[in-house]
Amino acid sequence: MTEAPRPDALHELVVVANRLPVDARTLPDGATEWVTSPGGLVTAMESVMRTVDSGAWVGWAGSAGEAPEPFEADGMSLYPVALAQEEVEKYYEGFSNATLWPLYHDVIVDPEFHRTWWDAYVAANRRFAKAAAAVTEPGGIVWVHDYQLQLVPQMIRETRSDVRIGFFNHIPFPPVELFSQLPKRNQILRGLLGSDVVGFQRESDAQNFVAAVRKLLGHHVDGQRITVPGLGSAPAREVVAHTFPISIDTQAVSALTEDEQIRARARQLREDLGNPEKIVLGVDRLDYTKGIRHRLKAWGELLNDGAVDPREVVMVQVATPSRERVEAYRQLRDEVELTVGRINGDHAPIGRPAVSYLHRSFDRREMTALFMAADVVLVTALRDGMNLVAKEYVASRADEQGVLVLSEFAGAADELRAAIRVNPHDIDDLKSAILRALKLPEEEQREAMTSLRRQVVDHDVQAWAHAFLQELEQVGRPESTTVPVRLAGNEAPGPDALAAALEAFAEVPRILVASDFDGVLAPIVADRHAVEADHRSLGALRELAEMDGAAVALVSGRALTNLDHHTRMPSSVVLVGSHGAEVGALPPWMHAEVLDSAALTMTEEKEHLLASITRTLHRIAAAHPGAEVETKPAAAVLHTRNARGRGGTNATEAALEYAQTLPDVTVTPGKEVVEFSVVDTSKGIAVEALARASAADAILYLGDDVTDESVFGRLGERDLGIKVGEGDTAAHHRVADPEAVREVLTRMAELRRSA
Ligand code: GDG
Repeated sequence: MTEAPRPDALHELVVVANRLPVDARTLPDGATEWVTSPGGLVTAMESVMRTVDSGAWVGWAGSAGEAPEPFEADGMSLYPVALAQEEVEKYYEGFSNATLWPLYHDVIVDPEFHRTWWDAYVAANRRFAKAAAAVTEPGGIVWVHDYQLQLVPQMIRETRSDVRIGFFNHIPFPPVELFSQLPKRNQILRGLLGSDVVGFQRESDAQNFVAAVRKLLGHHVDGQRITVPGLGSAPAREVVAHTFPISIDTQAVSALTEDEQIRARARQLREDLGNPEKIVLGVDRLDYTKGIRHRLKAWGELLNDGAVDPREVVMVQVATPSRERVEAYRQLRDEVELTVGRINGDHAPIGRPAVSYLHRSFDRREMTALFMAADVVLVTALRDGMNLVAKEYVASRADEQGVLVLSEFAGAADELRAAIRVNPHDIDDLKSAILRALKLPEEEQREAMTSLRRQVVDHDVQAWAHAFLQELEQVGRPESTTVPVRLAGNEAPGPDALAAALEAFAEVPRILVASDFDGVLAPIVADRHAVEADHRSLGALRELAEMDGAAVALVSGRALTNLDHHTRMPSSVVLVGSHGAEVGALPPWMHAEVLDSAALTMTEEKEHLLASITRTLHRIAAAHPGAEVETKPAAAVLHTRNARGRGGTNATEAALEYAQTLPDVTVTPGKEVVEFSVVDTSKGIAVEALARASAADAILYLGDDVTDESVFGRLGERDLGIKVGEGDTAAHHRVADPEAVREVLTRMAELRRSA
């Protein structure tokens, strides 16, 4: 078990989790022995590790300071990652457990945000990623687990684009309204999108994630498939968000229930509790998400009401110590213990508790005996990714007796339909569910338990792990090149289709007409200062802007002042510069409040970053004659159109390589330009915001560049996307050049005028 892996060993499957599946035990002679901690994940991994030539696990060994040397355990190579005491405090107790955990669990307690915690989170994630990247064989698989390591997928991809990367989130993923509170939300999303497959417990978690990616990053989303645009010439990647409800090692639990000693122990437990008629059990980590306070409140009230007789019914609450260095957990412990004390003081018969409270861990055998003895198990989580206790209880009841009361806010509620379902916030509902459970006739218990057991037996943790890896094998073809292409190359549905689409669009009551500038309203020219706009196109847009029910916008990569200079539009036309980072004044009738101005605000930190980017781009441009740097209020742009020979390609490559070192910067490669923006937006995000601000029912968008794909990718059924020129596109229609654009715009003005 302590044999070291070969120093050059590379593995086909590498699991990355915050903790290694072992605990250190100090022997009497002071030496350390490693004992595997037999959790469900370990068992699941043991089963999949058997199907590969070589498996490894990268994780923290559990104590601060230097990490032990890599070693072998149960047919796996274990690679410990070191965490200094300060990192444990900031990365683990801080950002993971006091920021992310409460935020991802419906802010049951207030999340705390500290910038130094974030820095530690990034540094620790980088260390896990580096360790995993170093031991994965070419073309191998890396499976990253849980919220502590959300940046790891992207960090691995930066150096190992040859491997398949999966991520599984064991806890819920919050709705975008809550997720948006997270100061580093976009970095987290980008970290996760380094994966090929992102797995979640419930359908709603996957949906929340996809919605956050769409709303906050502006990526194209089709159901659960997300298209992540590539940098430079790199192709777009497809990421799948999918649901894989985790489970337990059902066979192992069943085997324990056959054990004669454990059966005897279950009988003994009942005797020790004074042979009550019914035992009601709760088993949880002592965590505020588990609803222990709500459960105790309901129990206390049932005793107060006289609905439950403490001489006949006993509640056992196992509350395993957890995260005791985090303040909210210390408070919870105090409150729970105060309440238990009060209930026992008020109701316990002499020599017997009304609530038997156990603040410690028990071994698996003892846990199984408890489940076998319990007539009712209460799972009252306020929010829980899955809740394995619910499944373990069911698996422990080979006798098909016992009742599970299950919160609708636990992931398990999606599968365990035959449980008594409760809303734990509704204390009256909880009380009546408990009473119903206590009175449920044997036959009804059997019926429900049979159905629950079928579910848990058919979907065990081994099946879960295999399903995840199978999905990863299917979608995660390394370097796969799927782009959301509706029209390929120079394919076009033809002028009739476009004419009909324009007529239909003109009928929509409230419209937003938006267009890119260069290459659409003006031909592309080598000297971007000498650009000449098509006056009839601009005229048609001006006319549309004056009409009722129409909003008009020009959306360009140019800086706002530059766009204004070349177009001279009236104030009724909205100008959007720097790929969405600069939004000009809106006409008074628009709802300016929907624009996310916070995301666009420059800070001192962003100013510094921009200055440093500008210096680096100048250095790159100086090395490649003809390349130029443009500066904008929130961005720096490398232009390579006039670079000589291979200089353009080389300068672009140098810029994109540099981009890899800037995780907080939005890098947008376009036609012979690469833009580095320190505010986080895209043309797509800007157009969507303008559509909301103008309450438009449909959008007409014209664009020629890859940066316009962020708009085309978001258009819906009623919208009309027109790609100008050649190239794969997510738009439904195509026209050849700015002259054809002129016809489209004058036609639209004509149709609206006569409507
Ligand atoms: C996270 C998500 C998701 C508890 N006390 C003892 C003990 N336990 C075992 C239980 C169960 C496990 O710990 C707890 O699992 P849960 O699923 O209930 O909850 P979390 O720890 O919050 O786990 C959760 C899970 O990840 C897996 O994806 O289901 O939603 O929050 O197995 O039995 N085990 C032993 N002694 C104890 O005293 N031996």
